Amino acid sequence: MPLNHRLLQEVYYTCGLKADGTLRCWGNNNYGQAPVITLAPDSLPDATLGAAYAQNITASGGSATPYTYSVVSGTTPTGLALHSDGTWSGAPTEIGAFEFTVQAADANNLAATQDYRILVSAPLDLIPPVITPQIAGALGQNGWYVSDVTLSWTVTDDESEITSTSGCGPVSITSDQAETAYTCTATSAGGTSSISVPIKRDATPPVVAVTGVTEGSVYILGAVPAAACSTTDAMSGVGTNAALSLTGGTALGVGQFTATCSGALDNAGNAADPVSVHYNVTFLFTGFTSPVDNPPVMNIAKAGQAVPLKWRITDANGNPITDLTSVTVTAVNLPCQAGETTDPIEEYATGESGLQNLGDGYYQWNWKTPKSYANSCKTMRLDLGEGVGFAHIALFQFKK
Ligand SMILES: [Ca+2]
Ligand SMILES: [Ca+2]
Repeated sequence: MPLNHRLLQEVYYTCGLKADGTLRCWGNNNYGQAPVITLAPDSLPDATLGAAYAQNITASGGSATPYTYSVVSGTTPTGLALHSDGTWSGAPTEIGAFEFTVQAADANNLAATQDYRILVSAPLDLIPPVITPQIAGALGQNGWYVSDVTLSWTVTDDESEITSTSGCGPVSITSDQAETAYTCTATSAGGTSSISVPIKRDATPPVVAVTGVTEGSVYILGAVPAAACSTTDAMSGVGTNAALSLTGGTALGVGQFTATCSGALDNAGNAADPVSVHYNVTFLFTGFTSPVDNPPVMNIAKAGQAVPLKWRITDANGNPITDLTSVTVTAVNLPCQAGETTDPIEEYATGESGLQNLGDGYYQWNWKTPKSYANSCKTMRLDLGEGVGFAHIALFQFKK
């Protein structure tokens, strides 16, 4: 670093010792008689952005102390100040190379200057980037997401530039998946950091089915398959199996039934809708017995008489049903058609009766027909409580 010694006055320079012991100089330094002032240090150390800068500039060789220091040209680092006593204070607020000239003047105003350069650089980065995942989605049970999931990342570094990233882009998860790790890696001068987040999605409720019985089936009492529930779940697995509830039917176990499987949950907390199967259970009805013939035979009867309806019911294994307590008999109009097989009612009962339990599954009901049925045809329906559409019928043509 070259030194620029400059004398304030350049001709006829003279110094004299004053009575108080101080030196006073004046005139021009034509013959090199003035003292040579030297500044130290030769150069100033580099500074770090934001860090306190404690340095001194000193001078020597002057005619009298103290020295007064000042910046006479150039630019000093923003945030740093050179005081008149040669000390620096402050901390740089801007990165860059700053060049300037400092003058030291002694007590007699004899001065010298020196050029300096301070390089202000960013602080050393010892901390790798900070990575923060943001996950948006509805969280269910056991860490499973039960909706679409959006994953994004925030990568920051307060000390230095982030020089590279990997896997830090946004991710949308729109279908069910087992646990999958997503990793964001970022590097700065402070090093490399990496964060992984596991995401698993199950937004699909369990699949529930009623087993054993099937929709719309008709079963004979004693041969009804056992209804049950099956619960499966493809992703998170079954958390709670569906439970069976059976409704419907009569006290004798016939009629329309509904088997419902409900309450199923998977391990993510997804709830399955209830699933129902409807089926019918009937007695084993072996047909009307004499004097009534079964369809398609048309029974020829006298209107106003009581027709004895006789039948037997068992279960599917032939066990008699002996606890039937009520039946319903109705008649609906039937068009009379020629050419059908007919058979007369050979015997009549004496009058209307309620249900007669004859034992061993045999029953009788005396059906008192009104005289107004004369010259009409009817379908007689015997309802044993087996459900709508499961009445037992016989065909009648009434005469006077
Ligand atoms: Ca850092
Ligand atoms: Ca599921």
